[in-house]
Amino acid sequence: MLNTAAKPDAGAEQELTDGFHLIIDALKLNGIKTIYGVPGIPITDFGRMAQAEGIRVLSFRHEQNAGYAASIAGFLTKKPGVCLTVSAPGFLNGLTALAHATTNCFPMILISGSSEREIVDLQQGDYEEMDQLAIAKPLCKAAYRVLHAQDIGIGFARAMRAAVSGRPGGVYLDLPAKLFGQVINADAGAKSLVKVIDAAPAQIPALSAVKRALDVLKSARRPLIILGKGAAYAQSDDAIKSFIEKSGAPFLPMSMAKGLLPDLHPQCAGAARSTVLREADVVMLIGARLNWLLSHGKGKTWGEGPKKFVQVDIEPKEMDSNVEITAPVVGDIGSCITALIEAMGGNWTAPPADWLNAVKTKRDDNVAKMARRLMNNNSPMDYHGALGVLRTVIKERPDAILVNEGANTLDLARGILDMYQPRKRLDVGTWGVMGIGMGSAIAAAVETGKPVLAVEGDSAFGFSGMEVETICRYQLPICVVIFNNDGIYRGTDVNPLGSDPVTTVFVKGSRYDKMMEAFGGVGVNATTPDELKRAVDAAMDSGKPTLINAAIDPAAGSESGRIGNLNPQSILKKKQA
Ligand SMILES: Cc1ncc(C[n+]2csc(CCOP(=O)(O)OP(=O)(O)O)c2C)c(N)n1
Ligand SMILES: [Mg+2]
Repeated sequence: MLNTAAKPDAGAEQELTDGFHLIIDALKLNGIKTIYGVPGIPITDFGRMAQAEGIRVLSFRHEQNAGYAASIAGFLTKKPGVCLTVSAPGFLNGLTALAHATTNCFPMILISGSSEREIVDLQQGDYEEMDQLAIAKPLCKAAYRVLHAQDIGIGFARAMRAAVSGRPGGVYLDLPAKLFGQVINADAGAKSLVKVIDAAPAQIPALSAVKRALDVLKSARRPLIILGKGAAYAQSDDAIKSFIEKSGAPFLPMSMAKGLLPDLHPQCAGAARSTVLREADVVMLIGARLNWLLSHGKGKTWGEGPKKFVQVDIEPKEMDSNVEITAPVVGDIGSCITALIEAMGGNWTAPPADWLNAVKTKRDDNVAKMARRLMNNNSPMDYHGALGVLRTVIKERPDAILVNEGANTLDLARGILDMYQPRKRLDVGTWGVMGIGMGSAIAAAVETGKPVLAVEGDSAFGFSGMEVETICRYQLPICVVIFNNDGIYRGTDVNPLGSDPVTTVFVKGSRYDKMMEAFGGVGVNATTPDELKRAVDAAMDSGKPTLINAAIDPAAGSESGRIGNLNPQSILKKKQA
């Protein structure tokens, strides 16, 4: 039912509504149940009213974290996650997350209040003056401004469609302060709202493209399938599993595609990554891009032999972005995979046994080597000892959601923590951004109701650490484990001048667990893998907000984790101090 606002003066017949209520009605009409944001002028009352109207409005301590929450809500639900901010500084704080959503193809709408157009455009110095629409444009898929209450419905419809159709991404919606208070006839207002029908229409691939892809795959002697987070986003889990099993090919999940098929699936080549990338002769990408994370599809990682690529993606421009794609299949992933399965027929020939055996041998070797390192009960803990117990925690609770950020903490956890179900691993995404941690954890708990385990480097955690108060305030079932090695990559570096601490090192022996206690949550200091396991089990069983300070040997990590090779080097020798 449409909201009606202030009754008109005595004698007038018509009922009125206003911008505040029309925005709430537009959100509800389109199934938006949650808003992540930070209040302030001009959106404080809007947040209160939306809450009173039954929308869940989660109030954060910093817009960036609210934005990351909205972006991951979009990934998990296939509906745009909504982030609400005030003008200029709040808008800018939300913008990093909007750009992150766009880069990662997560549907998100950043809604920011803004100052008065007349004053902004003449640059007369309004309260929080900024031309927000112009600034947002290059960082998102689409940006719109609504100036008139009767356009709110259309404005939202455009934002929804832009966020979720085709390749999803971030959308900016600029709502000037005056819009909220504008009053119009309630009937006209109700009629102006738009319920978006089929916001992300199926995009069926051409049969010829499907056949071409299968011909290339059939010709392979050493096929490999790579699953990206686009495949996880598609929520076509059964079809993807059937396709991979029918193909018989080894598959490699990218980070956030882990669990689409269990990491312990017999065809999973996760533990033989370098071998399969180097040796495969046909590589099929499903919702994965050939960006830096796959070394752009060329160079040493990909070996010497000739390779053919098949790529399944909703975005035609993705094809040939880095190397030639022999068989592009453009469409939404669900429709593409269904078409591929159908066209495969009933007697698809499995890949040659020597290839499957070679991959299996390599994988089993690597798993056995790793298993020994994961069993250690050293104190201070190293990454392997600590991750060894967390691996068991997840095995025992496969429906829990894992959030993960850091450098060593990220790279080692990605390899060691097996995932069993789709969309259970949320991490730093395409940019390797630090700061997604608490926002992602909060959205995961809110959107799914499942327990969340956030495995955080001590530096990574610092980017969103204040949100532990938010976690306690909403009593969310989140267990944060901080891998505290006293710094970025390592806690052992020194400044040769001996003046200020070196740039990568923090206060030694910090107790992050005390931060959680400050807000009524459970704080634990764990110094051995056994202590860590007990504390995480208790937290996951109780669902109480918990933060565990896991003391990691400050010397255990390596520079930049697994991507130290990306640090620029000069041929000149380092100057000695
Ligand atoms: C927003 C942002 N700022 C800075 C960086 C650079 N960076 C990469 S990893 C990292 C922190 C690594 O330290 P930590 O989280 O403690 O993990 P560790 O390697 O110590 O386990 C930083 C600052 C980044 N990726 N993103
Ligand atoms: Mg660290």
